[in-house]
Amino acid sequence: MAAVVVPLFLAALAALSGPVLAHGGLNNYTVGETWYRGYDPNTPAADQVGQSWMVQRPWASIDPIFSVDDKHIACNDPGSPPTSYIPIQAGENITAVYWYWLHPVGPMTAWLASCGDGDCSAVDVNEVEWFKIWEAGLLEGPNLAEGLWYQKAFQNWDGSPDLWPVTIPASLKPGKYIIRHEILSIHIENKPQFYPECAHLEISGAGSAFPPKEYMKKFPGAYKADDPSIRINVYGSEDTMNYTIPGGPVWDG
Ligand SMILES: *[C@@H]1O[C@H](CO)[C@@H](O)[C@H](O)[C@H]1NC(C)=O
Ligand SMILES: *[C@@H]1O[C@H](CO)[C@@H](O)[C@H](O)[C@H]1NC(C)=O
Ligand SMILES: *[C@@H]1O[C@H](CO)[C@@H](O)[C@H](O)[C@H]1NC(C)=O
Ligand SMILES: [Cu+2]
Repeated sequence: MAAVVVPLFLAALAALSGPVLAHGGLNNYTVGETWYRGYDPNTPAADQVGQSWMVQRPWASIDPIFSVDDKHIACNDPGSPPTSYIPIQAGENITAVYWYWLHPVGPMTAWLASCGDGDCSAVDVNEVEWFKIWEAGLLEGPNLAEGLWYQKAFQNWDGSPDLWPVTIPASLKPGKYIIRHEILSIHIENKPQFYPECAHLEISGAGSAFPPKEYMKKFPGAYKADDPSIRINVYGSEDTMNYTIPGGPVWDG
């Protein structure tokens, strides 16, 4: 979205196949060697939605969500439930696969919500309680605008996809969960962009842990529009490294 696109990025984008405009999104997931196909906004929805292999909630476009109060901040738009679950053991990694990602500034977070005893297709993603299991922000300086963020560090410009591994907490109680990956891009001053995508997980394991109430958030609800980490001008005069990733603490089991 009106990104600061340098020529190197354009060259790399031109080398990719398919209609590529800007932004990006989470297209596939891997667990170990197994690939799970997610939604592709460049393929007709009718060929994907309702298919038996679909594990991801559909996202109609690569465009961001701009408001913390938009109900689609939970699982994007339309975010309707998929048919399948990704099987994974607590303690294993799930890797989110982005075919490309081009924004460089802002934090990334991963969240889980339990679907209780029922099916994840029956839950309201705006009502379930989400807890953060992973986050990464600024990795090195000199400051917010010029420093290296994970969002930039995870990008590959050699034609291979951008891989984002997240560990499912080993002690987590098994069950059906929704995983929510979010990239928050803050490269445009005071105009945050949220890129959330959700998939359904069937988590196995022998654990019994579950995070306490203080970790639980709702989307919308987890973020405030005037949070200094969300409504931010990273090009502001202050030469600072301090950045608090929004959404509260990480629960890692
Ligand atoms: C990964 O995602 C792309 C785009 O959505 C899709 O065309 C492809 O089939 C997926 N790859 C695998 C191995 O599932
Ligand atoms: C598993 O995910 C963690 C958390 O992101 C990461 O540090 C680790 O390198 C990953 N391991 C593998 C084998 O990808
Ligand atoms: C930086 O630190 C100050 C003082 O603790 C705090 O008020 C401010 O919100 C922080 N900024 C960010 C972006 O986290
Ligand atoms: Cu963009």
